[in-house]
Amino acid sequence: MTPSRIAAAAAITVLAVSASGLPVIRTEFIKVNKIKPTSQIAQAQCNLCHVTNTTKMNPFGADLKAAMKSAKSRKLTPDIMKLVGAKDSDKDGVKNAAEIKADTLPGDPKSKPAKK
Ligand SMILES: [Ca+2]
Repeated sequence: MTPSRIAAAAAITVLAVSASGLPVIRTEFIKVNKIKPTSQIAQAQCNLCHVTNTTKMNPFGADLKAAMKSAKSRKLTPDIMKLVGAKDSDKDGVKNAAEIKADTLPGDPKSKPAKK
């Protein structure tokens, strides 16, 4: 590819990411859930809702997407977060809200709060 073609391809890639709204949703998620930048959840970045390094949704991402779709919302509101928080997306026995509070990954059954 010529340098100008590479630049055009890069610009298209950036547009695709913003159009899909992923970084926006992530920002909203961090705001709604008051996620600290140093937390495991923040460090997981895209992998919080996606299967590691793919565009495929993990069970938590899929539940979040479905809840936003049924609420006909393109934004992640506190109400939608409450609905999704009441679910156990990764079926590890811990509800999403409890995992987010404990800073474990609600879409990964291998990540859950230590038993008391
Ligand atoms: Ca869980």
